[in-house]
Amino acid sequence: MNLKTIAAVLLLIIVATACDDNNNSRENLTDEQIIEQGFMEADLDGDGVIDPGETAAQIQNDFDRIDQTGDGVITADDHFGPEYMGEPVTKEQRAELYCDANDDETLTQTEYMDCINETVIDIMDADQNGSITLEEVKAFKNNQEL
Ligand SMILES: [Ca+2]
Ligand SMILES: [Ca+2]
Ligand SMILES: [Ca+2]
Repeated sequence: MNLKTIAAVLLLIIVATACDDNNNSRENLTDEQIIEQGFMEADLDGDGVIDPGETAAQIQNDFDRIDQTGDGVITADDHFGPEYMGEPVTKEQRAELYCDANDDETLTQTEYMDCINETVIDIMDADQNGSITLEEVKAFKNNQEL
């Protein structure tokens, strides 16, 4: 997985909350506004930083969203819907398997959380103080677009 893919995963997480509330609300927003909106919603206590607890809540939300069968693990069964047109999902289509540490094609919450923390959160947390600021998110996104 290259950094661009990691950035895509990150933006999914940050933006997911904003999208869940109102599917139409994104259309008139710039990327920057989407990030700001997602950040504000991820910042549960509104103190201007996303602390590790809030990060964990976001990752948990994202995991639950992917886990469509609700059995607590992400498997091929969680990939269904019109985008697959009735075809079984292939291993290559399952981007989340990047995080499958033990390579059993089943993604546990622990695997997902460790993976996002290591590949996204640690990189985004530029000053390595454990909390993410809006400036760090924006800087991270800008770096990915270069
Ligand atoms: Ca906070
Ligand atoms: Ca599942
Ligand atoms: Ca696994």
